[in-house]
Amino acid sequence: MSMFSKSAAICPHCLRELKLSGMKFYCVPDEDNRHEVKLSFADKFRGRLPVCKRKFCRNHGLTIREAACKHCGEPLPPQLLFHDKYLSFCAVGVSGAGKSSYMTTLLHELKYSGLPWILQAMDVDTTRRAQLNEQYVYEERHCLRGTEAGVSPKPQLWTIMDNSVKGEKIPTYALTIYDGAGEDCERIDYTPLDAKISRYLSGARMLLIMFDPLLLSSVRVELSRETLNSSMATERQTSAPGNMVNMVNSLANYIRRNCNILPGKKIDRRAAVVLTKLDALTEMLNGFSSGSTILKESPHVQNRGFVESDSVMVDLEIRDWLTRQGETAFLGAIDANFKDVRVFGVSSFGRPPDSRKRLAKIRPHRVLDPLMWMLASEGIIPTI
Ligand SMILES: Nc1nc2c(ncn2[C@@H]2O[C@H](COP(=O)(O)OP(=O)(O)OP(=O)(O)O)[C@@H](O)[C@H]2O)c(=O)[nH]1
Ligand SMILES: [Mg+2]
Ligand SMILES: [Zn+2]
Ligand SMILES: [Zn+2]
Repeated sequence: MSMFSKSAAICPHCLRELKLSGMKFYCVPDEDNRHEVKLSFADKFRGRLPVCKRKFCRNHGLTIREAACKHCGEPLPPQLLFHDKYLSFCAVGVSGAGKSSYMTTLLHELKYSGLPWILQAMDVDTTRRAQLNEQYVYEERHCLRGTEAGVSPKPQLWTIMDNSVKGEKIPTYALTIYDGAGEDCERIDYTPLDAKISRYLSGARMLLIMFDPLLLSSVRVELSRETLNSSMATERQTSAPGNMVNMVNSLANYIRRNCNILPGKKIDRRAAVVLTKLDALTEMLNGFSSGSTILKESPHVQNRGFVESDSVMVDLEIRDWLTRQGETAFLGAIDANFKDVRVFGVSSFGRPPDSRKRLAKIRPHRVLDPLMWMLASEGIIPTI
């Protein structure tokens, strides 16, 4: 019997909540033929997939796994029907903050870090995009190009199978990642956004708010011209740090409006604030001291759980560092708007690109930390 998963799924294409009855099923006996198969009352009641009952159909008696969303008509990957938990996160940040580079190294680390998980793409688009980015960064050693603004990029759909759990049924999680263009995030509150982008933002389980420290003037005066040029998306990145504060406020207003949350009330959603490009800050005299926790190897993966004390320390160190830079407005804006905030620091590449934007061997630093925080909060990994 095929049991439909218990936690509500969300259509990865239109992001509307998906119940078994919100799906259409098709039997496809061969390339030229397909017919709809309706759910019986018992199917709905028991939460199971329908069976083809058409006489003479070669699939007669078989369980039907070909499904489409009733709302938008887009095909649904069958894995979505069997997941145990649905996780979604959304990266926001001004243009050039390092979102796409981060997602690329995050996925790579998830695959190769030694975690007992099997990561699989659910659809062809996700596979293709991940392969392209991975090839670009890990093999050709180039910085990625900026993400196209104004169009709604497809979310990346992944399945994580947890192999650490013994038994017949392997827990499976659906992971949706949305990495849009910084330009769209910057003007989120002012221009009518693509309806789909807006649903991603209001529907995400966790928001990843990427903060680029190289936008801070106190940082810029201390860094060499080379590091600055190589670590910024020169063609687009002109945003002043003030934009980050505006972005946070307008993002929050936007989510409030879309989710019917009263103005002034904190948003009940996890927000991971991620300081990117940490490698570039090691040049700074006024940077993190050499014994800081944030510069140490992340302990979470090795401990097979989320080490709360380490994360709390990193959060404190970055807040302290930002305060020393005179940058309290950004964190102030985040704390005022979101209920559950944790600050992280990452380096996707491990060191700045060279003057031609070529990368050395990629050595990501702490890129899994925000994801581990989310997994711990969902009870998927232990908090220790
Ligand atoms: N030093 C350093 N530079 C980085 C790192 N990650 C990204 N960068 C620099 O930041 C630039 C922009 O990175 P992207 O990942 O494309 O940024 P994005 O946020 O996706 O930008 P948009 O798609 O335009 O919104 C890259 O071209 C690099 O120069 C990092 O870990 N270290
Ligand atoms: Mg991008
Ligand atoms: Zn849909
Ligand atoms: Zn049939």
